[in-house]
Amino acid sequence: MLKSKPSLSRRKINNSGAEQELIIVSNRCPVSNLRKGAESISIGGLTSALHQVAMEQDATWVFVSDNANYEYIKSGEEVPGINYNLVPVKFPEKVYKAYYNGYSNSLIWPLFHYFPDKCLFSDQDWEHYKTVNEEIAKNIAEIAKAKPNAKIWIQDYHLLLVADYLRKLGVGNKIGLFLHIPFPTYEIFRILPQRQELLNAMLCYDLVGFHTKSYVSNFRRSVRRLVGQSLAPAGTYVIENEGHSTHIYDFPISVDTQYILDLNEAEATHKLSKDLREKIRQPYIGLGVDRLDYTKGIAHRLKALDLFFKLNPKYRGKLTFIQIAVPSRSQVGEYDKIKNEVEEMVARINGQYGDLSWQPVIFINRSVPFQKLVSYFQIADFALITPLRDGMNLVAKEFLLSKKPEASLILSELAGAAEALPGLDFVNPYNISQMAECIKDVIENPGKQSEVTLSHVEGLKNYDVHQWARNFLSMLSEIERSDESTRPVRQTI
Ligand code: ADQ
Repeated sequence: MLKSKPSLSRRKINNSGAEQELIIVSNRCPVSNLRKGAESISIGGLTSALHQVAMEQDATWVFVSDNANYEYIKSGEEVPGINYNLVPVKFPEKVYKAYYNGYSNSLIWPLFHYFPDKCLFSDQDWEHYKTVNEEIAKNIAEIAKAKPNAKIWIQDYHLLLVADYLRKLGVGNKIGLFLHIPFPTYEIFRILPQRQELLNAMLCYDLVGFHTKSYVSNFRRSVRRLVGQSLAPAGTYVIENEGHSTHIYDFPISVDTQYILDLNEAEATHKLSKDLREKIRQPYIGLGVDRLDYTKGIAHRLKALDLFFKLNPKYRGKLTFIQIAVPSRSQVGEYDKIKNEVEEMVARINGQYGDLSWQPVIFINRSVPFQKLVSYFQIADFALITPLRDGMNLVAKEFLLSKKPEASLILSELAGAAEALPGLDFVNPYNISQMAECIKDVIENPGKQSEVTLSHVEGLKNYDVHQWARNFLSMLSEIERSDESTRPVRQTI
């Protein structure tokens, strides 16, 4: 067991040079576009970091199949560019929907982002969430039988219960969890009807990683209030409960820095950004890039722009704001609502201020290839990254790596990224007039963030997403399990 937080030095995952065994578990399949005879696969943002980790090790990736790639993978056909095993676990549609659209995205997601009013409380969804977690655990247990030394790394809020099931199945491997979303304050967390079950299950992991120190401390407080007052005093990184130790640390996620810097330098990217810039005749460009999700604060941001144009008529016809929003979770009702709300607001602002030669807001409601995204970053004078709540927010870091030197990042103080990126222009995303003022300030003071940007770019070079993954896995390796014989069966679920 680690008694104090070890230094997170640049260490290779496998110091000995020997391949290590790893089982990665996530809701999503790491690869998409799998088609018979297809030459390429696509691997998105975060998964690309985990994909690289998996490629370097003797790895198996277990995931909840949404059916898209199931037949292909089950056919045993080789997946191009992949040297690890893919294990899809399929569920009847009703179960999958209740687990994914229901419990995961209509309860945990809104609640952990401080939107209790958007939560749907359904006992049936909970039952199916348990079913999926248990079934995933059974699949992992089968694999772990032959790999007792493999580390098991579970990703995110969809699969919080897996370690508890694994322990009940007698799996003694080291198990880690990384939570990609915030862990909320106790007053929010206690709203969850299954708070006790969820927390007890999270204490079955050997290591639980969060993005920020605040989330670690929120977790501690919930453990104190719901599991045992003396278990997690402030400042402790190890929670001992019923003979099992759970280590809890902050591992702020980062981005694939070199990949982004290379794209930023690439001739083809410059060509794209030149073409884009030529299409927009206004002198100033603002940018928003998000998944279309109510947590991202797109509607509040548009209100701030509306106010900005109202208060600053001299900028009408001079500033174009481009909002790129990739569609997301369209089967969850709240996401349809936000799409309509954003579309209406864009139309209203354009109708009110625009004319034949100027559209104040350009709304691009689709996924944009990453290189093109970088070209948008390059032409912006400022980005408004103003989520109402966000675990970290990778776009903020991506923008800092590819923006022009005089451009500014206006960042929500309620994003985890705010803890990781001091010195930028911070706003409260609910404070519309503050955001409107901040837009004016960054336009009128180009270059105000140039020094702080340089230091963040250096920081991101030293600590990229690969380092993030290495840190998590080396800490999981260092932990000595205090209950090697696996935990006694406890009725938590
Ligand atoms: P997300 O909520 O998806 O992630 P974020 O961290 O911003 O949020 O990552 C989004 C990714 O999608 C970025 O890499 C971005 O470039 C890309 N993207 C966004 N819009 C796009 C578009 N229109 N086209 C193409 N790509 C687009 C969750 C948590 C975050 C946490 C991450 C990682 O909610 O808080 O930072 O996981 O842990």
